[in-house]
Amino acid sequence: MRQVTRLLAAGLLLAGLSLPAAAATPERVQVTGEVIDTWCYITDIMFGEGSTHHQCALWCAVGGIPVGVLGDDGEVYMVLKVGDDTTNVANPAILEIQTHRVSVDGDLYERDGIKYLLIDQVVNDEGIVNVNHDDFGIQPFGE
Ligand SMILES: [Cu+2]
Repeated sequence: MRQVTRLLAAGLLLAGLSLPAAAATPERVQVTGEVIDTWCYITDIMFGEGSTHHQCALWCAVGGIPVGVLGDDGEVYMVLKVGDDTTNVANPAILEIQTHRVSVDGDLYERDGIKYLLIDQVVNDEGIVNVNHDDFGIQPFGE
């Protein structure tokens, strides 16, 4: 009987632990915006966006800095996954679209104010359209 009680307690504990996961049901979304290097974007260094920042954004992504999509809605979506890739850090698929204006389909998870995006498919890739290097030079080299 004592063993049954322990099993029941363990089961309740596991059920309790699984509650947050059940609460995080993804929403199917399409997001359009610029792929950004979140570190430089949030710290506001090296301009953080556009063609000015492309070189730095590649290096940051290769180095494992999280990549995001700055949506047209002004929200930043942190990209955790692209397609079927099992690599979620320094993913070559991300490097292909870094700094590009894209539309992506994927699953959106929101927790504690952060939007996480698991991209299924890049449905439109316009390339780099935020051409601002004439104003700031290519960072981190500058003019
Ligand atoms: Cu950067």
